[in-house]
Amino acid sequence: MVITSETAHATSDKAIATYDAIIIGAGFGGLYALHHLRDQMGLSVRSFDGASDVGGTWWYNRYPGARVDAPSSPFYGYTFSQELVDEWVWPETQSKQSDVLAYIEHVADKFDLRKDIQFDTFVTDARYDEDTQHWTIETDSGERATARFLVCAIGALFVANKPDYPGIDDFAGDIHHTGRWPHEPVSFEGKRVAVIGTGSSGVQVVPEIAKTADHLTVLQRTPQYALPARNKPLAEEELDQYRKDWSELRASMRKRGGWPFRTSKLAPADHTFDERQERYEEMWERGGMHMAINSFTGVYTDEDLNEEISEFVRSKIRATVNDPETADKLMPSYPFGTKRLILDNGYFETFNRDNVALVDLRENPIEEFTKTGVRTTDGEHPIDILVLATGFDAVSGSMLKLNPKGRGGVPLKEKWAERFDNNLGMTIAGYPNLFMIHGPGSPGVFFTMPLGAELQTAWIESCLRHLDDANLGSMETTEEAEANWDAEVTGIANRTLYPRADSWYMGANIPGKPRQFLGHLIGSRYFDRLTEVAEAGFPDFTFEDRR
Ligand code: NA7
Repeated sequence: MVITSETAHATSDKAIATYDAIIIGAGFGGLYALHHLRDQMGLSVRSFDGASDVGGTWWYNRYPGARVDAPSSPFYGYTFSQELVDEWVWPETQSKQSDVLAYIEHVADKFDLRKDIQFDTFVTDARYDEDTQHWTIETDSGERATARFLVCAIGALFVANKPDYPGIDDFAGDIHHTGRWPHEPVSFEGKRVAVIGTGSSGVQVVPEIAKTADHLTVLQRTPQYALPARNKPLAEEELDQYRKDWSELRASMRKRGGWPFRTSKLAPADHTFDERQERYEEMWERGGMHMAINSFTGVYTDEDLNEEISEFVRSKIRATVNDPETADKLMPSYPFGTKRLILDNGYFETFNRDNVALVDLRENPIEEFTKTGVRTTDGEHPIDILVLATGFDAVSGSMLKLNPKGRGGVPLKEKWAERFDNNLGMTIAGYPNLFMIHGPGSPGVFFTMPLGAELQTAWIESCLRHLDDANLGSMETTEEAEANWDAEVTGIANRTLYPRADSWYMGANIPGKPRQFLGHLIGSRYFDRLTEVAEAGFPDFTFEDRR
């Protein structure tokens, strides 16, 4: 493909490097975008990332116990290169963070991606110039660069949520957020540790810390459902099976919403209570996400079925935790699956250890931190290390942190003050030639993210080709299209039980964040829509001639 290259673009300021496209982010999304735009389309591309190497989320989230929560690791890899699929050996079904990072590093080496990525560089500003139809970015070192297209692959789980408890800054011990974990090993040996947060990160890190800490206090705001991960080594023959059937699997992942499995077609009403319990038991034994995908149809929409599964999981927690009072505190009450489902490697068993205590923050809220610990309404908890597993300002947070200035210099924070308006989860009215990967309103975390990024980047290519074919300078979605998109995304979510939970999917984990469902739940429909929009010549967009 030969899109008119920008290397020859005339700029009045010779000091500013000019590219066809600037990509922010070198995680799964940004790396693929770089490969595709540079190597498949022949564009000049510069990528920036605040981290010191590739990996994005997987570079930052290196806390002990961090693992993939996909049904099996091969589905958490890219799908675009059969050679890559053939040569990579995933060690386990739910591979460790270090193995995922090794995979991403291998991809960067294989496709020689690092040479066009500037690491340790945060993009602090991005502005659209209506006259030149270019974006100019500025970095934390004051450097600037400009490009026709800005691709924001800046992570659905990037902006760490750090609670602002009274006195927390006075705490004299170490504080580590799971999403900003240090690169040097953190020793818990002989230490008194507190963990705040019991989402995926908390549930993964707690059993690991408990193994060596002198004492661990888990500070829990909301008890969670967690399903046994049943992680196991992946045999070479199993990997070969994936490799052999890869193109079929990829098509199936695309069609079925991220994972290549049919969801259960069993209607709960066709089965007796005992038969349903047997099925739940079978799914529990299979582990992973099977309970949600394979038990019965309607897990996310049928209130009675959902409550029955919720109660089944509660009964498993009761059966695992020896102390009934602790078990009571661990009982989740929101509808099963409506917060991110957690895969567990011994979390509930951890509460049977003598060195672990659970504090229910709903009963005994945190009053303050002191130099030496944390005080809840039931007393002092002396600690040496505080681990914040308190999650992220998810999906919209990283775009708001970047806060690009669009037409008329309008900052995104202003546009998104009430709702995260956009079209197709990728484009924003007033922000021409800007594309988001895994933005709000796209399947993002509800789909397999590497494949999602590949499919979204293919759509970006169709946009760029459309512009180039007609010698157009910019494309921009409309506010009307944004309203329609919001109605579609919200409408789908409202037909499910998801809005019932105070989850990060709903933006409900961050004080003051607008309550809005942040993802498109039907990945197959979403990617069909991208294709239709491109084939129809982008009906929901306006264009300007190239200047
Ligand atoms: P999550 O899933 O957002 O979990 C964060 C946890 O921290 C959750 O239990 C929160 O309770 C708790 N939290 C958040 N803020 C506070 C305050 N202020 N006080 C007490 N407790 C708090 O983040 P994770 O990092 O675990 O997982 C994010 C994704 O990463 C995950 O879904 C995977 O896709 C990978 P809450 O439930 O909000 O009451």
